[in-house]
Amino acid sequence: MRFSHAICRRPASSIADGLTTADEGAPSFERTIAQLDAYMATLRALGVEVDLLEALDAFPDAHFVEDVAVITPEVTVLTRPGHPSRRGEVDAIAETLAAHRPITRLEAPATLDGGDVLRIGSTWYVGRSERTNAAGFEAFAAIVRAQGMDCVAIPVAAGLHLKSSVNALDDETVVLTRAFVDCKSFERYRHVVLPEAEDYAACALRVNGGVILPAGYPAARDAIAGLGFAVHEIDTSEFRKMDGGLTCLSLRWSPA
Ligand code: CIR
Repeated sequence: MRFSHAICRRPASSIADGLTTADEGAPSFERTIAQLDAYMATLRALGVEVDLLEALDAFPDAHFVEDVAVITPEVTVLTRPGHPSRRGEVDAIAETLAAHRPITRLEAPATLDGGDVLRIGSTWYVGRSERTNAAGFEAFAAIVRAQGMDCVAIPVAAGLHLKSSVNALDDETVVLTRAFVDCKSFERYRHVVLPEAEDYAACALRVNGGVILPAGYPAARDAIAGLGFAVHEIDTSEFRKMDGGLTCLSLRWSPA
């Protein structure tokens, strides 16, 4: 799975008004901008062409673009985010995404956040979380099954999204928190299990053979580098304050 393109969105000056469960203080706007710049530079260094959309001041979580769409091989699925405060972000990105794939849109009562959607090879794993409901899973599953791919629901009891706790490093390897170690659906993959103090590093992002990791998680870095992956560390302190990780900061795809 290679990505040639990505979209990010410039953080709004209202970022501190976004949703969060973290108790780490308010994010600095300047540091948030600098951290997104470093993220985009890393994507570019890994061979990805990155477009930056304008900030949306009315939507303080809008730079977490991953949640409002899922790009599948044949169509882009515009989601219906689980939290009502984020639903207006979808219209703001629809036209941009329509340039790359036909669009289909999830409708009420479905809710689904892209942060709950993990693709590994031809299988899609969809977290059933506080943000993604059963109708959201069923609607998304129908779309990817129609393309000949599998879709599996994964209960998410802890963490915001499935990808807060599990991500693929390649099509054979997952990095995951201890809460997901016994999840049968991931049994067939090689596991990198994070120590509890480094749960946040589960937001690892695979890009074209490299792995982008949050800085400050040495056990995760050493384990992943030890498997031969080229690791790129980025400071994500300001995103973490707002429950954000690495996957959520971009939408990634290759031309259909
Ligand atoms: C939210 O709670 O919706 C945002 N503050 C964070 C979203 C992070 N998204 C992601 O990990 N996919």
